[in-house]
Amino acid sequence: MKLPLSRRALTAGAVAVATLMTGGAVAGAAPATAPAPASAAAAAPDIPIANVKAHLARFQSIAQANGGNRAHGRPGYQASLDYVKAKLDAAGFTTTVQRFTASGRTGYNLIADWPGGDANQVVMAGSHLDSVSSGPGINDNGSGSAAVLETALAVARSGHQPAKHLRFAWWGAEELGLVGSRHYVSSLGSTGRAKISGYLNFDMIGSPNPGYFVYDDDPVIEKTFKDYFAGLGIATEIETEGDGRSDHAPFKNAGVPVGGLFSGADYRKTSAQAAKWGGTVGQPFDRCYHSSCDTTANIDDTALDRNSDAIAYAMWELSR
Ligand code: DTR
Ligand code: CA
Ligand code: ZN
Ligand code: ZN
Repeated sequence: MKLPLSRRALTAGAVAVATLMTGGAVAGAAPATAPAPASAAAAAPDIPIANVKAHLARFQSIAQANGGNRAHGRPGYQASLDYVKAKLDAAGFTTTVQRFTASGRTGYNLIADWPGGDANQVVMAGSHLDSVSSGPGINDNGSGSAAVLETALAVARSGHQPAKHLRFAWWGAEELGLVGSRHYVSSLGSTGRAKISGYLNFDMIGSPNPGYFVYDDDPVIEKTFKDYFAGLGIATEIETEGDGRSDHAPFKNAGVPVGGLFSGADYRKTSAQAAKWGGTVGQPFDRCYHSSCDTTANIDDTALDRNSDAIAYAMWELSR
């Protein structure tokens, strides 16, 4: 059972961990204290939208320097993965690059584990890092990739040590049919899959004419996201158009609890949706879906910021 930790208890816990790791007494070790009420437990930090947008700018410059895209099997994908991996390695994550083949080309998943937590209770956040070949894929899916990266970096900055183990993933070849995530789920085996207590997917979370959609899969994960947006006074809708169309599907098919967020693709915003969310009635949520105009100009900063903060909130809440 996970007992929420106050900062004092956390400090004592950290000192206790130092003792365990060093094998000897640590001078000044405070005695273990009773856990504080949940209200004092570590709260998720704000995710700086400027940092998320800086990652998007890098993804765009990578695409511009590599034939205009970040697609599977192309140099732009490799450069995107190298960028994300370097940030995570520098922040203290244990990273793993997983290879697979799709359409005759080598593909790669990037997995980042945050050391600590119960290895039998893994909370995962993931997003596909590849674009289509027709453009840089900044909303689809630089937005999810950048937000998941910045959430991971926020974990490192805060030194957060939740009860459960945190894992982050960037998938290859999603646009070819969820190839990278399918490969990962298959490679886990039944024992590995049973250790994943939840997988959160983020694929298009900064659409320029945004909606606020929550996946209606695992009820606990769904409620976590809905509670977050309710706290902001933002109405949400159930995401139904994407069933089976993104990287949560292989996890769901394997019995892993899944959830996620989505800001909309080529479907058109209704008047009822515009009444609660603003934006343009009758226009697609993302008119540049799978197009060359899916650039850094194709992002709504407010939606990206809110969804990035929701990712952090959910990862902190679900890993206590
Ligand atoms: N992001 C899209 C897949 C996707 C996810 N949800 C929906 C809903 C409606 C259309 C597409 C999608 C992609 O990677 O192509
Ligand atoms: Ca924020
Ligand atoms: Zn796509
Ligand atoms: Zn996508």
